Formats: sequence, C-alpha cells, structure tokens
Amino acid sequence: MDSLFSVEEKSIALKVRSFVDREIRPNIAQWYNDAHFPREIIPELGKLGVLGMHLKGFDCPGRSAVEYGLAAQELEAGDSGLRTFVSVQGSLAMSAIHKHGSLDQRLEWLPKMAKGEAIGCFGLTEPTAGSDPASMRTVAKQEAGGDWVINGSKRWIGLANIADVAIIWAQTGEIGDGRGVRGFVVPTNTPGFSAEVIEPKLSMRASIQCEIHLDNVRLPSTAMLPLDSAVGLRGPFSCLNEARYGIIWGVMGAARDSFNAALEYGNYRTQFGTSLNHFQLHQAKLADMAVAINKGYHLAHHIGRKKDTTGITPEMISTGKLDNTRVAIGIARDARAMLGGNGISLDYSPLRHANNLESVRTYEGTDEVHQLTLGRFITGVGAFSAAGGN
Ligand code: TGC
Repeated sequence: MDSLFSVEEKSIALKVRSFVDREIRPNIAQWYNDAHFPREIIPELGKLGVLGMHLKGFDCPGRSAVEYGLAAQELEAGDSGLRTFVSVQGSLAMSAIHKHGSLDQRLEWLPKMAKGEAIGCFGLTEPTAGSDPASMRTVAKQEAGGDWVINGSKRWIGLANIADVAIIWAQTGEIGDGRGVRGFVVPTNTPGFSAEVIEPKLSMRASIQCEIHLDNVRLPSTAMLPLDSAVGLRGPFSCLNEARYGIIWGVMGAARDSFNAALEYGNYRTQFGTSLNHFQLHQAKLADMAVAINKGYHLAHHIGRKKDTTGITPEMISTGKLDNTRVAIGIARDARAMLGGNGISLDYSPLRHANNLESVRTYEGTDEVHQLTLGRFITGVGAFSAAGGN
C-alpha cells in the first residue's frame, strides 16, 4: 500500500500514529473499563490538525480527503470511540456549519472548533427516528418576532453533554415530510437544552453518547443554517456522507490493530510445543485477514482519490461503509478467537474493537440502510418502506 501514498500523506499518517501510540494506546484499556472519555486530549487533537481536517478556510487544516482518511485509520487503530469524536466534531458538526452556515456562523464557530477550544455535536437521530430521520418529531416553530422555538428530543448523540454547540435538525413543516427539515446552530447553554449520558454501554465505552432534551429552546432567527443546500434532508445527509466516508478508512485501522494483536500473540504463545505462528491454521487465518485488510485499504484509497478529484456518489460511500465495516468486525472477531481465553481480556484490543464496531456498523446508516441504498441504485426501486413508493 505504501506506494499508493505521497511522502506528505505518509508523514501525516505517521504523525497521527505516533500520537495514538503515545497518548491513547497506553491508556485505552483503562478508559474503556472506566467508561471514560479523555476530554483532555481534545486540544491535543486540535494541535495535531485532525479537527475539521478536510475543511478549508476559517483556520481549518484544509487537508485532502485521502489525508483525512489516513488520519481516521490511525485514530481508529487506537479506538473507534476516539475516531468517532473526531468524526462528530469535523465531519458532522463543523461540516454542517461549513457547508450550510452563514458567514457569521462560520466565523463564530469554525476557528475554535478546529483548535479544540469548542466542542460540537450533531443531533439528527431521535428515540423514535433512527434509520428514518424523515419521521423526526423535534419541531422548530418561528414566532411572529422571528425567534425560533424548538421542542423535542435526540438520542445517541456523541459528546452532547460536553458540547458547546449542537447542530439540531428539526421539522419546520409537516411531521413525516423530509422537505421541512432544517438545521439550527444551538449553543448548549441556551435555556431548555439538556443532555443526559446514556449508560451502561457494551460498546464505545471510551466515548460518550447522550439523549438531548429540547424544552422550549428559544433561538434568534439567525440560528438557522440559512443556505439552500440545507433545505430538507439533504442538509443532514450531506454531512453524514462526510462521516460515512471517514468510517470507510477508520474501520480498517481497527482491523489492522486486531490483526497485529493476533500476529504478535502468535509469536510468543506456545501450545503443543511451538508458537502459534508455526501452525498452518493460524497462518491461514492471518493470510485471510491480511488479504481482507488490503482489499479494504484499496477500496478506501480508491474512494478517497475519487473524492479528491472527480467527486463521489452516496452509492460509492455506501459500498465502502457497508463492506469495510463488516470486514473489520469479522477480522476483530477472528483475532479475538486466535487469542483464545486471553482474547476476552481488556489487555488485548480485538474484542474491544469488535464491540466498538457494533456501534460503527449501526450508526451513520446500518448495514441494511446501505444495502437498500445500493439496492435502489441497482434496481431503480426504493424498498426502504414496507408500504413501497420510496
Ligand atoms: P430520500 O427521499 O432518499 O432523500 C431525501 C433528500 O435527501 C437527499 N439525499 C442525499 N443527499 C446527499 N447525500 C445523501 N447520501 C443523500 N441521500 C438522500 C435526496 O436527494 C433528497 O433530496 P431532495 O432535495 O430531492 O429532497 O430520503 P429518505 O427519507 O427516503 O432516505 C432514505 C434513507 C434510509 C437512505 C435515509 O433516511 C438514511 O440514510 N437513513 C439513515 C440515517 C442515518 O444514517 N442516521 C444516523 C445518524 S447518526 C446521528 O444522528 C448521531 S451522530 C453520531 C454521533 O453523535 O455519535
């Protein structure tokens, strides 16, 4: 794979890898065990240049999609929860403001978010609207004086309890009609905004997910993301595209780390008189894992280069998100099994990665959402709704 990347791209990947080796790897088992998100590393991530990494202007790093992908891969080799923070901050919250925000909204939030001085979250999913955001029940109503008043709730929202700003998607028209959905930039200290941590969790334990409650949250008319690109569901979906793109690369980092754990363990673990790496069955598994990881990297690389040149379609993103995530979870589980009983200890990474990847395969579009996105593209028939017509 090395020959596919420039010297500059490789040096960015190595810089992030050494950050992960120094700051994350020695601590991650403890954080995971304690369900602790290490908030203190956020400014360090800002200095590393990975917050809003692929966004241009407004003090954002302005790196390419491939460079962002390589960084996501290195971060997720550490832990999916930490890569998720970087995705939520950069690909969702910052990208919503960058793509759809007014100049004032961009100037106010993007420079400090790129430095890690302000934390963002992205509220789309609701307790009763997961795969089907068009059915959201959070409502924004505009009053005669121009103010917006938002009521509703959001669920599974990363970092909402420590965020300074939330991008809240709300219905401004009829419930069930995606065309009325609009985004709002909500400072989290606005009266009526609260966030409650969801626990206990068996996945992404070194990360925080929350339920947000919006109780008569009053905002000025300028709080809405004003651009036409944000009218309707294509507003949030255009941000999900960015986060899903990062996942295509990120999950291969978790797979690579699981593979390395199995390889290293096989070097020193002796059974039946010799180390595991001498056994043909162990080697066959390592070989299959290496082939799958290389294929996943090639897919990520191909989609990344296209994103940097001709652009990519939602179907390309669905292909990468669907396949690389399920490949990665299979590798993490196989690696766990290759570690035998020790594989269930937090001293080794594969089961932690496998558990994390259960979340990753679910958020930003489940396997089924991506299969149906591809199914619609292949057949021309939408099959999302049992009632048909979509
Ligand atoms: P559909 O009729 O297909 O489309 C509605 C409008 O959206 C446009 N569109 C897209 N635009 C850009 N990129 C995409 N990928 C797009 N997909 C659709 C479409 O062109 C249309 O635009 P317009 O202008 O014609 O109105 O919408 P649908 O409701 O039938 O969608 C079907 C489906 C299932 C594909 C979609 O609902 C979907 O992707 N569902 C999955 C939602 C999802 O991934 N949710 C996870 C959110 S993650 C979260 O909230 C927490 S953030 C993570 C964290 O905090 O940790």
